[in-house]
Amino acid sequence: MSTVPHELDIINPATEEVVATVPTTGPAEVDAAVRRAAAAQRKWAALAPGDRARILRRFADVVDAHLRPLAELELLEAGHTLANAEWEAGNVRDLLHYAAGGVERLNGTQIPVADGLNITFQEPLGVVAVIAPWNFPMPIAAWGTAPALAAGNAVLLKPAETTPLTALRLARYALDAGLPEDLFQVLPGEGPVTGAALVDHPGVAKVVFTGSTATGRRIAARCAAQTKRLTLELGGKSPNIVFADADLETAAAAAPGSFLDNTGQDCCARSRILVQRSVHDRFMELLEPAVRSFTVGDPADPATRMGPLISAAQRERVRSYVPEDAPAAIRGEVPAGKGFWYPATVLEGRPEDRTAVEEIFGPVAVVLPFDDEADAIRLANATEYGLSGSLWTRDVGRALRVSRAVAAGNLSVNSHSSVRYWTPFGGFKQSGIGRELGPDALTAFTETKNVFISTTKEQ
Ligand code: TXE
Repeated sequence: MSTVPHELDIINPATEEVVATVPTTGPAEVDAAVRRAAAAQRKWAALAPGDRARILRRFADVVDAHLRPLAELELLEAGHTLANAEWEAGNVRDLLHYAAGGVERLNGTQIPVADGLNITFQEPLGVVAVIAPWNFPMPIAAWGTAPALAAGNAVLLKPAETTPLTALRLARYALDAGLPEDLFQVLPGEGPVTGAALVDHPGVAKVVFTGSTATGRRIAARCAAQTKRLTLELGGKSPNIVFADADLETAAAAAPGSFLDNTGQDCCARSRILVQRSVHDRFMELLEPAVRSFTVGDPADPATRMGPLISAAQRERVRSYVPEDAPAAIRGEVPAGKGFWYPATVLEGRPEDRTAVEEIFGPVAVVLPFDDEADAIRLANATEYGLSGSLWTRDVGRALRVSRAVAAGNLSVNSHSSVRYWTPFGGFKQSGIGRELGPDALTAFTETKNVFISTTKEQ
């Protein structure tokens, strides 16, 4: 890996063809980008809030007018199905609108005091670096970028090495929408070069990082050296807990999507299926046809539910956990020929297995039987992660008891939904620090300043 700017080959994971080459950003260019962003930020922050909101809504409208081209680009660089990629582009649009609405609510407070006036201001931080992963290149970039811009900051976005094309396109749309030059810049490049230069730059006030727990820890240590603000969204190993009193047909029909969507490359993937022992066999009978009906193939085909993995390296990583010829309870089919394919795989496991506690980030789930509610909670909490989880039961009391007892940031009952742009998202334990999305998204990109004005005559 060189610090001298060079080019990244962008590869279509379904065909292994090079579809573009993109220049990387060296440390000197990062420095220049930070300086330009700081100058643009000062002017942006001085605009009336309503003017910032209006420009962000225009950005949302330009994205809305280009959902299909954005989705096609994501299909090309990440192998996402068109339907998923269009949803992701729509998520960017929705988030820009939501953040624009937040601008008008970021008002600070007035707190009564006896001897004067006490007011708080939510001041922008300055220049924010968003370091994005490749698994959801567009939405995750927007989760940091939209609220940071709305709160009056500039954003430098470093996309993952494999997926810079959608990010670069979003930067172009931002300019088309009238966002000031230099306020939102995309800096493609390698993590340890471009990403590290951003993390270490004293002109960057906050880092928003989504990626592996190992890289997140490294970035956190470097941020700590400069008391830099930081949000981390890291890995997961989320449980899907199926109680005997659940609607088993519905739970089994929903399970494949929860660990196969995006080919399992989802930090919220429900990759541990905990099933109450008394219904285990029946659940497996129902799960098998549901997994087999999850069509794998060309991401451009509307019938396709699951595309390839992102890269040869990611496939090797998944194989290092589960070779394709290892014994499995359920194993799907993959297309022959080129492409980073890996079959849908369900293992019957034991809680101590590596596959039952570590994030694989591929279309693999491990089934673990449990005896009772206490056993389910113990197993659900038996990983270092705590991002999300689901539970299936008809008992409302149990749903609430278990939701409160599982140490995770996002739980769903009789559903696998984790992400809504208007509700908070983030992890417990090694799954992260801080929250994105939701009503407090903008505040996370501000410093609270308290100002006291004395009204007493004598000092
Ligand atoms: O992640 P990295 P990788 C998990 C998942 C996956 C594994 C490895 O288990 O199999 O991580 O993926 C940038 N300073 N997740 O290697 O390294 C990098 O360029 C600054 C979970 O791709 O964490 C990219 O933009 N930046 C996850 C981003 O960090 C650095 C999503 C993520 O890369 C850097 C992705 C450095 N020193 C992977 N090193 C999730 N939470 O959804 C790398 N980067």
